[in-house]
Amino acid sequence: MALSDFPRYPLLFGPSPVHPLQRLSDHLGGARIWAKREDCNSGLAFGGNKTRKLEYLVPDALDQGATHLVSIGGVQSNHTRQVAAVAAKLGLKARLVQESWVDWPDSVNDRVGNILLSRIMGAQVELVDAAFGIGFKESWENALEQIRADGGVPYPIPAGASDHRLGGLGFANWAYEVQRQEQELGVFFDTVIVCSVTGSTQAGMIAGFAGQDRPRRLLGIDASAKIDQTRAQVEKIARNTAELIELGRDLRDDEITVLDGWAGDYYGIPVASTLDAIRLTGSLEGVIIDPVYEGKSMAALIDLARTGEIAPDSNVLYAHLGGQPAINAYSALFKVG
Ligand code: 5PA
Repeated sequence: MALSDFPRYPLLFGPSPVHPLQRLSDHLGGARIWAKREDCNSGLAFGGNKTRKLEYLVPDALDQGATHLVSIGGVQSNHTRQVAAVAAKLGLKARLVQESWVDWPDSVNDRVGNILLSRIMGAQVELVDAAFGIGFKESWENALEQIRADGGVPYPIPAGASDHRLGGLGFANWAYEVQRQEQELGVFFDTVIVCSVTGSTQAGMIAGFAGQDRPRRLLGIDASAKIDQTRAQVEKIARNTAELIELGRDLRDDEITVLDGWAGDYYGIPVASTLDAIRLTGSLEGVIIDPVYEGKSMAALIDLARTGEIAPDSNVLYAHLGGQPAINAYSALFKVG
């Protein structure tokens, strides 16, 4: 089935905005940098990359007669917040398992930002003591079982909506949206930068760009500090998605690039380059990025542009995937300046 034949439930305003980051580009002195803004792609609880992925999962959930959307993430998961918003919009219940993926001792970590928003939207939030991991979790299986036992119909959405048959479609569609926007703007983005953790954002892009005729570099930046796991997951989902949308050929290894070097030692814990990137983007552009994901991919972009690894005549597209609500749980980092 071609991508355009898959049912899609519209949750976004339309194509997400693309705009130049003029002062950041001037500051770095080479490549022209643009941003495509998934952080303002929707009116649902601040949007983000998961809202786009969920456009393709919702028709499946409705077909199955789901009563509950069930998902999992860290305490400050952006993904679970977006699941809560989509459930509210559809008139379904959200059941969210929030694990202690990040050892971050901020006293309001489990009260502000994403988890606060999920509670406001009526989600049932369960805090579980379990470490970071993007695989299938017992706590999530338990939540599914409980809903079934109570006579409900749960629709399981894995971490980041990634390890799901339809998880890559949202960003395969994004890749075609980019192609149309390039035509409108008269620009070609030879390099695309994207943050990767559960993998289906980058994987979808890979499958979507693979169906286009122009060569471009898509650089995934690992923010999980588990590079082998991230690479394996991106590759698996990219190949599955390419097959699902009938690409008609195998993906080449050089189409699947995930770089490490900016995640620091732990998922969810920013390092100096993350904070520098957040301050630089904020102070030069008025654009806010977070310490868990986008701060790490922006740190990579800055380094790659500064070292010339991204050539000075490049046009770079930075995929801004959202995530700002979590910044409220990281206030201690910005107490002074
Ligand atoms: C997330 C993910 P993938 O998980 O699709 O690789 O996307 C990485 C990513 N940027 C990038 C932001 C703002 C994100 O929220 N977030 C997860 C979450 O639980 O919020 C799935 C981990």
